[in-house]
Amino acid sequence: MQDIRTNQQRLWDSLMEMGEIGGTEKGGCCRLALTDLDKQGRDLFVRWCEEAGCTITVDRMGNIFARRAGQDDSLPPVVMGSHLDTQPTGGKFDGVYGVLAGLEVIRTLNDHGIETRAPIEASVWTNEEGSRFPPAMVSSGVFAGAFDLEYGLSRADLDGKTMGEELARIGYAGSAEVGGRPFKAFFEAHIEQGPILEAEGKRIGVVTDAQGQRWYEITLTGQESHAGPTPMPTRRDALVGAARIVDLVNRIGMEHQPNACATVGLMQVFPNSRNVIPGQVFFTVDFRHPDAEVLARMDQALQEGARRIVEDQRLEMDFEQIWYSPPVPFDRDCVASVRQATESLGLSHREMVSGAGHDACYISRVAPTSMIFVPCEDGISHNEAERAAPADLAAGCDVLFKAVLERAND
Ligand code: HGY
Ligand code: MN
Ligand code: MN
Repeated sequence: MQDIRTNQQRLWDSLMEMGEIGGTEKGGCCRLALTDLDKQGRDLFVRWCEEAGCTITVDRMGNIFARRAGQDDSLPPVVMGSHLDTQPTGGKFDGVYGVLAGLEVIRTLNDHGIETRAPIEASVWTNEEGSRFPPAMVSSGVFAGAFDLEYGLSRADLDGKTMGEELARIGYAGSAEVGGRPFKAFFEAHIEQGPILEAEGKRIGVVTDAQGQRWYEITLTGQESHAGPTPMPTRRDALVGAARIVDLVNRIGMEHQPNACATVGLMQVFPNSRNVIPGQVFFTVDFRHPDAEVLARMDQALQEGARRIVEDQRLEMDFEQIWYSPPVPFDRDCVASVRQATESLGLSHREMVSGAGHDACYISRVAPTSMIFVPCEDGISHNEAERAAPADLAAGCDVLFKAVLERAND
């Protein structure tokens, strides 16, 4: 058993084939949650898992579980997984790697005719990115009881289409209840999406925690009027207010270094006409920090600062925190399983906190959970240039294989 390794080429080929679905000119992937492309990716994953002898279950949030029977099928499964949905200008590895590494573990067990005591499942979590349907990680959140099913199914995109409608449209509105069943453990393999492993020349990130996040939606309302005759001092320009708050967000991030993150990623200007003073602006704020108290101070600074700017600019403001995901400490035994598997493979490694959110963050509320990171080129992710080396991806998959096998047989 010691010398078994997962199949690097097969994993790479599966990643490249999946990456063709929504593949972009620049070599990235645009496969937004619950689009026809997401359906194609899901169908491909399901076909591959059925070819590997798995039985498929889909729950009411469209989460997919490909199950490989254990000798004692009454035992809770050891589950691996991540997400198949991408950012609009995403890459081929964010999420997809953790899903297909799970499949590769199952394929490797089959190659060697290995039976495990507990069943094993490879999983896909719907809409992890929260790009089309905010918030992020919503389906693993429903599974973990952080949100109720009605909230999850009613999440809507900017066109007003809900997750429930889109799940039904693509044929992934499953019948299985969401959550309420035990996992023996959950492991998520993922690219780091940051620069640390590559900079330190380390192969594996043993992920101990994930940082907290606060997401906001802000609408500023001023007065549309003509860009020519309207005197500057009388204007109520919503975009000037938004610009000042964007600068405030960045200053709050910089004032809470070394670990704070602060981003305005989405903005809609209305009426968005070059010679009309913008009457309304809708935009989002994404705050992150490993320490909940610092994140709360950043929240306070944003609320107070935004209020001052709005008063100064004589605007109205609708300010809503739409999501709070607290910092997550992963299960120490699962972290130890990942560390031991890494050491037994002689792979260089370091402990780290995840800067990104992952489905593992919510699953850790209902099952012993941890993550395995591998480096990505220049630490770039959420970008079509996202790249990871086949050997690093295979190394992470070998760690996953060992950690899962140990847990399924203990
Ligand atoms: O935003 C995140 O951290 C993840 O990519 N959904
Ligand atoms: Mn991801
Ligand atoms: Mn992502």
